[in-house]
Amino acid sequence: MALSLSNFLLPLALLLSSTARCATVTYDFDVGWTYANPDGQRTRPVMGINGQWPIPPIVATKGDQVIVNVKNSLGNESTSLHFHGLYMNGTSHMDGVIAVTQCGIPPGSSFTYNFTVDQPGTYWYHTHERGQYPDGLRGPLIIHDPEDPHQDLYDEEIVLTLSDWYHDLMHGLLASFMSVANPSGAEPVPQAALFNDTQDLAVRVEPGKTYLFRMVNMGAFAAQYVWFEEHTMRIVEVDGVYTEPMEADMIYLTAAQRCSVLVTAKNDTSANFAFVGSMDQDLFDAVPDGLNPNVTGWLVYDDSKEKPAPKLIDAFEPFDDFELVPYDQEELLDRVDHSITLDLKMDNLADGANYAFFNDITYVHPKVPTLYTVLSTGPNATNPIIYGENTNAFVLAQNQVIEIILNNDDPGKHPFHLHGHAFQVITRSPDDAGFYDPANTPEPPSTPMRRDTILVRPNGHTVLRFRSDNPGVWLFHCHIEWHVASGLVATIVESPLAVQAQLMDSIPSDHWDVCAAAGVPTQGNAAGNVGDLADLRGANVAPGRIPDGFTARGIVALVFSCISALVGLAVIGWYGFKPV
Ligand SMILES: *[C@@H]1O[C@H](CO)[C@@H](O)[C@H](O)[C@H]1NC(C)=O
Ligand SMILES: *[C@@H]1O[C@H](CO)[C@@H](O)[C@H](O)[C@H]1NC(C)=O
Ligand SMILES: *[C@@H]1O[C@H](CO)[C@@H](O)[C@H](O)[C@H]1NC(C)=O
Ligand SMILES: *[C@@H]1O[C@H](CO)[C@@H](O)[C@H](O)[C@H]1NC(C)=O
Ligand SMILES: *[C@@H]1O[C@H](CO)[C@@H](O)[C@H](O)[C@H]1NC(C)=O
Ligand SMILES: *[C@@H]1O[C@H](CO)[C@@H](O)[C@H](O)[C@H]1NC(C)=O
Ligand SMILES: *[C@@H]1O[C@H](CO)[C@@H](O)[C@H](O)[C@H]1NC(C)=O
Ligand SMILES: [Cu+2]
Repeated sequence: MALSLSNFLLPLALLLSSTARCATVTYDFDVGWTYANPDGQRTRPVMGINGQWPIPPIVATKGDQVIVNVKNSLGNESTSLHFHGLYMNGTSHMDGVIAVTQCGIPPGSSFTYNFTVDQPGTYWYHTHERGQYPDGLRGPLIIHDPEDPHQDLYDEEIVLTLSDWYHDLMHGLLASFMSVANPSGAEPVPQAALFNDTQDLAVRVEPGKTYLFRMVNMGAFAAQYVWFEEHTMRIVEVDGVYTEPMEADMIYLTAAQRCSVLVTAKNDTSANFAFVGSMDQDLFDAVPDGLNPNVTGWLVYDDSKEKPAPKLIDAFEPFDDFELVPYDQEELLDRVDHSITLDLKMDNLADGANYAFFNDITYVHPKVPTLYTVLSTGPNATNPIIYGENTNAFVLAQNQVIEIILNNDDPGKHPFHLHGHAFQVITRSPDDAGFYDPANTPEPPSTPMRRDTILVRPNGHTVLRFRSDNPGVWLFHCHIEWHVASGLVATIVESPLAVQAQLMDSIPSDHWDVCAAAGVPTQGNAAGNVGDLADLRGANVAPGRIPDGFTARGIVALVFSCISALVGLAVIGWYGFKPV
């Protein structure tokens, strides 16, 4: 009897648990222009979804299948969606990066993203068309966890996005940023900071309750300092990685980073309290007069009481995320199989604009999306040459410990993001420490912090490690959108033969359809050559180098004087031909 009962119950339990894990969450997203005025200073066109902006959050549970049907109704721009922080294990073709894992979805076309989520936590999604997401096509992505180790510590969760905000559209801003008229590469400074795509956000809280604030910085450029007046935060998750709870009075969240904190409400409702986001103005070359770098929200205990102005603080002293310990205590990857060094610098090229380089190479997207080069080149896919010089391609073998040494030969702060992985942070230098020198570096932590986006400090370095256990094509790039445009991008081609085995026959037809609609080739090397894969003639390349003997300043002056001479000629011509 007992035997037959368990024979009956066990399969039922398995059936129930497997159906519970296999929920399908479907979103139909019609991407189009709408209008918004989130900072109350200017109404501007924004990229919305189904006529709405802010765009909706994507919410699922660990184990779910997520389907996102995208229709591009923008009319005048191609687009895509990238799901930031999701490993896309076995579905690299769903990573959403134009010219890397797919072609842009041209206006009028549709495209379906289809993937499973096996990782809980706080993520976000955004278009990965060049320079596009600051126009508004970015939102939070939350994966709930039935087995969240911290679930007994809080009562409710609250999603809180942060962002910088521009009054002008990216199309025009990018043109003036990447221009001979901006030889120093000064990035456009945002006009405002936002919480949840607005300002003066009221968050109603109940006395005694503990809230999990899932913070996401969806900004284009600015990192923000964040603090809650008279409330301590306990950090429990960064970038989808649970951490041992650690107290912090202030955190620093770069563009693309996430941080979940527990905040316990006071026991009485006698006052409301401000919380503040403050953009890191060190990032701005020049701070425009009248810029308010701050955005304020309130923990509202009592609607009838005043919402006090935030108190000014003297110094920004944020928690150092390097101190964090992952909840799973994953040990240091201490035997490195393959080390990659990336030296970062900024410089001018012959067109006079300012570019960003890894190892003297600025990223220029290939003619054939890199994933399709992997799929169409057989055994030659392991040869980095075929991906073209300007993709900065590194081919990784499977299941090795990979190290990235990042040397920042630039006085700016940069938040680096790796697709397809979270990495251990082995070391991060203070400002001005120069290049990495293992002989002169503290012992790494035994259980290093892991995340998918890390700040490297001015003229400093950081060292990251991960295991190459996720075949695919993954970008490694600065998440300041201006620096993506100026080329601060490398391509990681991870286990290309395993990618072929996984995906050769399973790329859905809409991938090829959008390429055909956009006229983009899908076979061969970076130049689209199929006969001789070592022949990269015709590949996309960067503007030439400034000739020896010319300084950057000199060439810029030269280009400028040519332009003014041409303008002068045009003016003479115009007057000359003007009928009298
Ligand atoms: C695209 O269309 C939007 C909405 O009409 C408009 O504001 C924007 O300037 C257009 N962009 C370009 C590059 O023409
Ligand atoms: C999503 O992918 C799964 C697994 O490959 C497949 O079974 C399913 O049909 C796909 N769904 C859609 C809507 O494409
Ligand atoms: C912020 O926006 C998200 C959706 O993006 C919403 O779920 C959340 O409730 C909002 N938070 C607050 C405090 O209003
Ligand atoms: C609120 O009251 C509870 C029970 O008396 C106490 O344990 C807790 O420390 C108090 N919380 C605060 C923030 O004062
Ligand atoms: C923004 O907040 C910082 C920190 O409190 C303060 O120093 C600064 O004066 C504030 N700026 C404005 C414009 O309110
Ligand atoms: C990807 O899946 C493989 C096989 O299940 C697993 O061994 C590996 O750890 C996964 N990688 C990541 C980054 O999730
Ligand atoms: C692939 O690589 C092999 C070995 O280097 C070479 O002989 C062959 O010509 C390459 N194939 C193509 C299509 O370029
Ligand atoms: Cu950068």
